[in-house]
Amino acid sequence: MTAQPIRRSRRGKAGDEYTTATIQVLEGLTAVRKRPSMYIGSTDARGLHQLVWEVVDNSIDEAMADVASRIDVTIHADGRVEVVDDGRGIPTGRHASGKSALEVVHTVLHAGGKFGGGGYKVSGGLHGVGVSVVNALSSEMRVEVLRDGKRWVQDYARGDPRIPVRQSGGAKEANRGLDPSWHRSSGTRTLFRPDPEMFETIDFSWELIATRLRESAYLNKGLWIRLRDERIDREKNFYFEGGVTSFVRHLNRRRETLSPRPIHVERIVEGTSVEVALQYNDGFAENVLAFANNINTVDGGTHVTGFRAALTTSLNEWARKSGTLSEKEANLSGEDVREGLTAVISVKLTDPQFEGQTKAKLGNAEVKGIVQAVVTDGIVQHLEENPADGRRIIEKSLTAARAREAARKARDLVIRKGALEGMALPGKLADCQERDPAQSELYIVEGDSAGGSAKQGRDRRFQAVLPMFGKMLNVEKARLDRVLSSDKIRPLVIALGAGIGESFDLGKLRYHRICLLSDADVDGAHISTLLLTFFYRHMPQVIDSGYLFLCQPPLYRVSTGKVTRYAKDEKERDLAIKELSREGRTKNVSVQRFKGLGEMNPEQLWETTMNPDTRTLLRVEVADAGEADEVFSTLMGERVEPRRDFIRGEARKVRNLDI
Ligand code: 0RA
Repeated sequence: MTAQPIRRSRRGKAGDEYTTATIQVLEGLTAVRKRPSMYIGSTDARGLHQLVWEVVDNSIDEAMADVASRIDVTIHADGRVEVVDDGRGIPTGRHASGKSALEVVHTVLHAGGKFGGGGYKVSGGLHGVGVSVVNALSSEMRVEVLRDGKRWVQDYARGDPRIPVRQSGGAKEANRGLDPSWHRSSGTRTLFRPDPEMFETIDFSWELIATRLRESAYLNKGLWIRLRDERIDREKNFYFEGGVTSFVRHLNRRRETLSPRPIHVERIVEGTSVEVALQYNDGFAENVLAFANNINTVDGGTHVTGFRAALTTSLNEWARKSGTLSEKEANLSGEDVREGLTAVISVKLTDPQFEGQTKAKLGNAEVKGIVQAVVTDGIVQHLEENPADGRRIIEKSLTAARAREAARKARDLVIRKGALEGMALPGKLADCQERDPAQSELYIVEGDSAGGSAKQGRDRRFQAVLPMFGKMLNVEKARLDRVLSSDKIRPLVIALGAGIGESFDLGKLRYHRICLLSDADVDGAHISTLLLTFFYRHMPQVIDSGYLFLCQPPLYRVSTGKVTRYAKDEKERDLAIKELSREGRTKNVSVQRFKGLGEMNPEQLWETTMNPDTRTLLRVEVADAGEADEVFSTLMGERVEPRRDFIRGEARKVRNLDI
């Protein structure tokens, strides 16, 4: 293998010059407005933000090609988003069609040369659908390019140019309104307003955009990214000398780590750049984030396989050589060495192949060997220089191996007894009559009295109830053996009927709607979170399959004696009072606040929370892996303060969907 310098685009071939001629005309933009979800995935908040990523990613491509060093993103008070970079600027020459290349890039689907030979290559998934899609879905858009000392402008409305591309002014005009310290000699500025007719929401999220930009800055060290939100007068700058090392420190920032410095490896082999950082914490979860050309490959791929192979072999090898692992002891397994591991893998290559349904898996076969070689070298070298780090890692892995063995024995014991096979359903479970899992619902209810109400209020034909009470085990901190022996969790596992851990079998799951029902207060949220954590860590397939739900019990009952309304928050309560008053039933309106589920009688609980015709269930979805892991370690980890802050202040990051 040889090392060589690389220059490439996020999506395309290294060194290929994109020119006006490579742009190919494929399709009109009306298709985008007809079926926006086909192009951006959805028209909810996620789809809305896809517009921002689309524009920003083009600027990041310029940074990856080493021709841009700074990107400014502004959420304007009037709802527009502005993205400015100091890259080469979008080409403005005449395209084969006779129009300016700038216009073609913004008005023709799949233009931008990405589909032609020699230009950008599409990266797969939802990435790289092109800025023309953003234009089509924007009620207004403006692009300004600074190239060769000249400023070029075009305005659009719903994808249609308002005027031909015009040349107007130079660098002074192009840099107007920018940070005064920023003297661009070339670059692109894009302003767009999402079309309210196309989206369910046009409210951009500071948090989402900041998280994504921070991640981009980690993955492109040396790149300055500034985010400003004029709506709330907030500004943040992202710049990381340390690249993925800074990323790993960030991911572990609320954890106790085994060593102060992450192991860092970086090399370019045969045109593929590999950058990896890893650091252990004192938890049990594995948190490995992998990227290929800045794209989060959530389904892994060859880079992850290579990394894992390197980690297992190099740690075993070092453990033997150093005598930390004795001759009679067995090798550490992959699982053992990944307990408590936080790592970021970033590869950049010229011709990425994205596979799988979501195009989130890297397929390039050659990458496995390259990553494996680079990471093995890096780890071995680090441990030779820092043997104390090595001993701590091996100790931790050995503990993991012993715990795993204990868990296996515990599980075997339980399985032999048949307890997890559903042979003896727990006594507390009030099961339903239905036997088809697709039609069956399980309500997991906090507290005995609420459990009683739910049992009486339910429709026993298809709704089962399992009450849970008392202090629940914090599963984030517990391994499988303890989870299994917990008398809170065992009945749940048995009721679900699908086993747990390696022997989990989704096909045996007895309910396809598993609904968490707890008080609408902080304690209730905490208990729900403990259960969420249990599913996330020990039965992720249940969440992945969309079988886990949160109930929405009401907080208020507003009644006139004749008419009763329920409200889940103050806003709904006030609305209900207003409505009932307006209907001529003023001031005999009574308001009852439910302090807990236990205060509701069975009929009320049925009517408000369990009746499929009137209830609201929130489906639990996990956002991206880094975020989910962070949320759970924040909520469940050793340190109390971040957890308290989170429960008090922060919105649920486990994404909720109304169904
Ligand atoms: C294609 C070719 C070249 C630059 C770009 C696209 C480009 C696109 C965007 C979108 C936002 N910012 C951007 N910056 C650059 C380079 C053409 C050349 O000069 O060879």
